[in-house]
Amino acid sequence: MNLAHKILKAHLVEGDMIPGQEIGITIDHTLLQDATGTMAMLEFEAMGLNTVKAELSAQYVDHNILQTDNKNADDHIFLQTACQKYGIHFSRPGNGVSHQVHMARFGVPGKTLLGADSHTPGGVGVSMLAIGAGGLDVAMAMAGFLYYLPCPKILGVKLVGELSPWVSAKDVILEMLRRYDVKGCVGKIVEYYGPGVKTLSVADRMVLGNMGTELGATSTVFPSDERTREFLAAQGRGASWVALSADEGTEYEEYDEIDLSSVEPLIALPSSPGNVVPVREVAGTKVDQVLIGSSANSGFRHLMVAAKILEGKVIHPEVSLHINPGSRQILENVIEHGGLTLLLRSGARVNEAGCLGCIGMGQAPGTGQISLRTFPRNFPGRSGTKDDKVYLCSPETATASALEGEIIDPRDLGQKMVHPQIKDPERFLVDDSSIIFPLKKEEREKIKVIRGPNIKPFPQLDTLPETLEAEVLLKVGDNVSTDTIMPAGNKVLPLRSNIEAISEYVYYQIDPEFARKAREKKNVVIVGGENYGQGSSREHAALAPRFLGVRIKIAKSFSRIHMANLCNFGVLHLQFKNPADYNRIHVGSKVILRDIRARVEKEELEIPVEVDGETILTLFRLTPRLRQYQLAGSAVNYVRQMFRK
Ligand code: MIC
Repeated sequence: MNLAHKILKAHLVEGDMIPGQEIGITIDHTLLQDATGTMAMLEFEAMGLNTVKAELSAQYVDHNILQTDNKNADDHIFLQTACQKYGIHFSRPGNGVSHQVHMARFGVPGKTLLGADSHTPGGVGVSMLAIGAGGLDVAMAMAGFLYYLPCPKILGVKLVGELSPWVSAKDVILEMLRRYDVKGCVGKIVEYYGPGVKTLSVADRMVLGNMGTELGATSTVFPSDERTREFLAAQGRGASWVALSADEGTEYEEYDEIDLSSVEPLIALPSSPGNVVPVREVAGTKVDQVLIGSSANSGFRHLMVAAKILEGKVIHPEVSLHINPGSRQILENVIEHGGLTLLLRSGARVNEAGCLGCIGMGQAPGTGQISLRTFPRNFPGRSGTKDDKVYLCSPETATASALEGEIIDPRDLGQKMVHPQIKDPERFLVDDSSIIFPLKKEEREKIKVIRGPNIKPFPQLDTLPETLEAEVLLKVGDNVSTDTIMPAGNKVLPLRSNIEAISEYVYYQIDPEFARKAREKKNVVIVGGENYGQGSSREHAALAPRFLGVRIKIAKSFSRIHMANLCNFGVLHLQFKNPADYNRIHVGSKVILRDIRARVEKEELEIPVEVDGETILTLFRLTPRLRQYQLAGSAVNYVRQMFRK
């Protein structure tokens, strides 16, 4: 058996492990961050339990850490008091990015982790089966429900050889993106194995898991080996280690191989992580801003490699270099090993640990400026600047370019200096001082959850009517990300716990009048191309449009997490049976779904859609559970009905 199947099987409660069929698995750990967590916490509260049921639940405050008015601070105190009430670990603002802190302080090989953040698979650094999901799915897992997902295919990627100097794990995942692009791994778990695995550190594996999300993958799996043991021991948690690997000679449903020694420095061009070329091809391009850190590449190794490259040098005067440490603990270790002084003396701006510019929470580039980032995503406008030009690359490429003022292949810097070899310390400085651990049961009862004016109740969503009549308000192309549907950034993110307010920004980048126009119609249809809704797990990209009346989405295909979120909030996600029908439906088309309620009840798999009087066929594959959500109008309505019964 491969390792992914072993972990899935150990957690399987419902269904058979047949690719594409729904399975229900138990979840050991849950993770919320603040941007998705406020809504998820409200959803958890709505279930009426007085404690979480998962083995370990944690809430991180890493996204909304700029406090430009009351809103984010109100959310932080809401989350903190809710955690104390319900038995959840609370990682305070400034303590660091959920993925880094969870892996280092709580991660256990072989456990399942469900996180309301699409980059949760970074937990593979310590061989967790870590999956990103919408907030409601995570809230359900906190309440002890199973997590349902289509059983993934396993893509085995054999790693052989060893990375050359100046080439790092980021280049390996960019190589995967060069091969598979942003939807080549939808419905798959990527399992790395082979002799090259042991040459990759926990920090390297985390980078591969983190950005496996950009391949569309459900998750990423790595064996738990000596490297994992060393990392956990260095965190003072050696007892959590267990060895895990695929059986000898396992065959995979799909197979690929990477010779690490042949990987070269790569870079993703604006504005898709799949737009990958060798760094050499764009060498010489002037650079204005360089950001290192946040969710990927913010570990000890990544910050120290930047510091050592910069040792005794000053960055180019026209470049603004920012360092976003993954956690307070990582920063302390960088300080301990002399890295902070090197960074500061080079002219770098060292920020508080957190996501920051990765989600447009500050650090926006100037007009027309080129920004190089070690982040996982560069979707259009995500940096906060219109028509931005964001490139994604390794810490080595980023640092070398910050020195030169233009993109350079870091191997060229290698002609002037030796590539610094960074090893994790045998024992990290450990700092849990910003984690508030769950209170004893009797103490929890005394806690009053504090709700500021920014926390609005969950909206009422109507049930599925007999027949739905609607109008197409927007038609978009392939690979539209949730950043386009529901932007983030420092203006919009603080509205995550207020659906009415945040809905004003739905599709704002494409049409600032979208919300007003949608409110004027009764029901709205959006038409999409392939891989509709790729990217983040934010359920607001389903819930806020639904609040405005978006009842139907018809696309050539949907991304996994967005599709689950659409189901959770009662938006019908219909897939063109014949993709060419995409050309038969336009903005302004009148759409009728006749007897849709009866069809969903009767489990019809093909739904006829009347478009301006002509009929096209769409596919609507739903499991019995998801069918109930659609009929009830949302999963929340369904769960409420269940509890009432
Ligand atoms: C992202 O990287 O897009 C985010 C911000 O972390 C999101 C979560 C969110 O939108 O809050 C994600 O990846 O799920």
